[in-house]
Amino acid sequence: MPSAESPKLSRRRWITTTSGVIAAGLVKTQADAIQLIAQEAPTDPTKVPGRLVSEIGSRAPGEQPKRLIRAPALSSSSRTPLADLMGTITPADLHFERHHAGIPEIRFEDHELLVHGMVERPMVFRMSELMRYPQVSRIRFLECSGNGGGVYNRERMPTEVTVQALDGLLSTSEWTGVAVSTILREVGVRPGANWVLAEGGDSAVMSRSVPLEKVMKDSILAYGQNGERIRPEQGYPLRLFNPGYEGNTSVKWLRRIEVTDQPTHTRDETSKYTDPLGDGTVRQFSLVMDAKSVITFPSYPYVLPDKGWWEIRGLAWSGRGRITRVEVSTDGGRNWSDAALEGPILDKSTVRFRHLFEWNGRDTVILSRATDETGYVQPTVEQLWEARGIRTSYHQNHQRAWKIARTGEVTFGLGDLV
Ligand SMILES: Nc1nc2c(c(=O)[nH]1)N[C@H]1C(S)=C(S)[C@@H](COP(=O)(O)O)O[C@H]1N2
Ligand SMILES: [Mo]
Repeated sequence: MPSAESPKLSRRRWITTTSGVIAAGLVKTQADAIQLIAQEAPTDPTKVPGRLVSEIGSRAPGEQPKRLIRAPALSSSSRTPLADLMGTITPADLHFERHHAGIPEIRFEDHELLVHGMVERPMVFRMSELMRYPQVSRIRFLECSGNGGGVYNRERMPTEVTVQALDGLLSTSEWTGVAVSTILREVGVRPGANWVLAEGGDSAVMSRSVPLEKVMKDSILAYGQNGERIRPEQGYPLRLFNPGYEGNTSVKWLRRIEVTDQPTHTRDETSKYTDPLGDGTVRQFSLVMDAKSVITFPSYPYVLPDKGWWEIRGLAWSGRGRITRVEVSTDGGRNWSDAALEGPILDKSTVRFRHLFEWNGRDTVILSRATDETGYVQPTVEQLWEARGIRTSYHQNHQRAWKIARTGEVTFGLGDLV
């Protein structure tokens, strides 16, 4: 609706202005003139032609969610702005990143994958060859095993922390590629083989062992992400994608798969990604990401402007299969109610949950807890630390809590629970 103040562009003024800018040599064509005037158009979009088509789209100028960069060094990460997103799919340019030695520059035409070891026919595949095999697409989450671990300091729990800083090493995409099983059938796995070693072509030459049974079941050699070629940050032109497994096993810039009888015990699975349990033993190959949920709204730094009805929203996921239930508590964990799950509920993918909450304007703590199809329930922080010890920051999938103060201010509330 044009307001009384909004200066309207009359048809006459439009024509004079258009020919005016062309005559003035500011722009050459009418299309350019329309662009220029549309940009300068003050208010009423029904009175001026809109911007024209473009080869690549862009976000609205006022909508620019960004990844949060943690360590601007070679070993670096950036986190998905979970609180800014809707639904479950992460826009590719907001997918979290975790690189041990930066992003290598690799050309599609030059890339090769060697598959060897305990196989009948060792083979080298070029990308064009891989793309001729049957193509599969799966919507799956990817989560770093360090997600949620970084901010924990057991002496001093932070309260002013966003869900992005806390749990932003989580993203969901539609991954496209060839099933690993297709390629392993092509090379012929020899009897006695039990593991594969996956090796990246970055300067970290990151490598991890993955059980053969797993990769035969549902792993993908992925070259596509949300409908387009996978991004350089996600492993262009090829990554291994192990659904439900800790992110570091999904080796990016994948250049080699070796079929073995034993895990290789590479640097990346001995010096890292092992969990000291506190009793002198260490948990190694903690590969599956257990069920977890996070409330993305309301969360810090949001301030509830008013009491009344609010929809609590969040994401739940499990590396063991489908999420079957998400419960929400709005009284610090005393009472729990089932949240609504927004389908389709996919295997090893994120699901959106929501729960209507009438806030009475008093101090409270809200929490969520997820259950997956195996019956596993997301633990409390005490349960997790009792089972796993407190010496590891990996796999911190315990229930998260947000404290709502009388002022409406929302802060990370776990500190009050332990
Ligand atoms: N070659 C290689 N693969 C890699 C990494 C790496 O540094 N190099 N980082 C791993 C880690 S720790 C994670 S959590 C995921 C992150 O994938 P993303 O950057 O696509 O989000 O990739 C894994 N694969
Ligand atoms: Mo990771």
